[in-house]
Amino acid sequence: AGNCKQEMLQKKNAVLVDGVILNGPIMDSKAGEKFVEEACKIIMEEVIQKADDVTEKVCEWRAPETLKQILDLEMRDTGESHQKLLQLCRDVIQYSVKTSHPRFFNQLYAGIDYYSLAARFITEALNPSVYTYEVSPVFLLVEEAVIKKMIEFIGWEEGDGIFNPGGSVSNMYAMNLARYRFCPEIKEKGLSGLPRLVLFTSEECHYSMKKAASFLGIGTENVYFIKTDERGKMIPEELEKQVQRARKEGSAPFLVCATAGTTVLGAFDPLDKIADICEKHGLWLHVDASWGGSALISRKHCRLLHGIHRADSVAWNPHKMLLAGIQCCALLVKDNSGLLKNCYSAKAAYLFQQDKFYDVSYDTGDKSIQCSRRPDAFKFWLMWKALGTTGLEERVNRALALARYCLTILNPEYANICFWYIPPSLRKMEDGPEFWQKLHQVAPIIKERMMKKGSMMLGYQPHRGKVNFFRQVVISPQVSREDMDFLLDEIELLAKDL
Ligand code: ABU
Repeated sequence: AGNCKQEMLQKKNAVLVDGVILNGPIMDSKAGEKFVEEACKIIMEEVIQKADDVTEKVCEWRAPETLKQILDLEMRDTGESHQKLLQLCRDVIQYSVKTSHPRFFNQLYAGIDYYSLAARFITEALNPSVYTYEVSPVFLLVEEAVIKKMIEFIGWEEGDGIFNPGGSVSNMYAMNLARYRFCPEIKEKGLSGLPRLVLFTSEECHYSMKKAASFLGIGTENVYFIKTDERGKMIPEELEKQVQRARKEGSAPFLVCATAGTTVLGAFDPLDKIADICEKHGLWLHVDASWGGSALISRKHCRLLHGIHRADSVAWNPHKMLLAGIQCCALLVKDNSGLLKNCYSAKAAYLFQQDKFYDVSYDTGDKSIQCSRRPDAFKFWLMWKALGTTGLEERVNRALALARYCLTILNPEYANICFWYIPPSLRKMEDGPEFWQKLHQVAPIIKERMMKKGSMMLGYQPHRGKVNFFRQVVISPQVSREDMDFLLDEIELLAKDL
């Protein structure tokens, strides 16, 4: 860089402002291209080609202090060499969890889809922001096409929607939208003068409902949690009772959030019966189908969401069961009269000029609470184009068939396999508080051992009075029956001394 500066200064036309030479670019594109090419080669060899290799580790566990040293996290005054940077890329890959590994069963996402991955490479390289047609013509049209198709699967004749960062955000959007329909003046006047608003959701709902209520100024005490049955489904009669209770208290019920695919048990609320209650009381029905929405693609399993067409809004995350890549989440709204835009728009004149030379209805960014927004619909679109609806359907059917391959405490309704492992020392113990207290300690020990060995990953949790149990989530098309058998054998092996 020093030599370049000297050469530049010697040239007659060198222009300096505040001591900075302005001639020519300051970036070495050739070196940059070479770096990207070599980094891509590492990604190909270390991530993509190893994605379905069960002889590889799922994770290379290191304690935080050790990992900090390995990674050399310090950012210095001068940049690192090309080779050092490539080594850093290798290190990052080595010590990251391989979520595409067939034995990664830890979260509500897993596996690799090559088409959505290629789509992500394209969007990362193009770096668009999806707010106006002028900067994102292709991605805005793609988003419109994907939303239209998702709406068809929900069963609405028309609708609207927006992709956003996560199911939690979709739920927050829906809560705010329901409140806006209930009292549109809130947008200008704010919260003062509102009655005590109350919403209803099941005790198995996602924790984002509480967060949204707190963030939006509704208050977590005004979220009424409705009892569920033994499978984790909302009991409609309990909902009816709670709506009546809220009315008697003089508060203003405005929203019911049903869950299609609960986080831990994978349960589906009875949407038709809940929709009857919402209709009777004039309540907005939101369905959090972030996890379970993808069952709509399967002719065999779409009955799980029977009645979803009666919802006012739906959250659906194709990044979970369908492998569209994090994050790919849509909030879909039945209203097509502009409710979404009216609720969220701020009409920034510098971005959404109304006198542009093209149809400004394609500048859909003002429907969003974000300004900059990623083109998340594109990865879902390219994958859908590649696999077709039947390919997506096959994925859902296969994941659910694999889940049913294991007999569990609760025969899984979706792809969540929940089970206790009873180790040898507890097998002859009498049922009682001591048994449950000891069983509670088993899953964390096995989890630690599997992580340190790197052989597989699945989650555990205590849940609604039940001591720690495992939750294995089956998603990836790379998972085979052999992996399911391996998991059980591996637990047995890891826990043989317990
Ligand atoms: N809503 C994200 C759920 C995370 C998980 O349980 O895997």
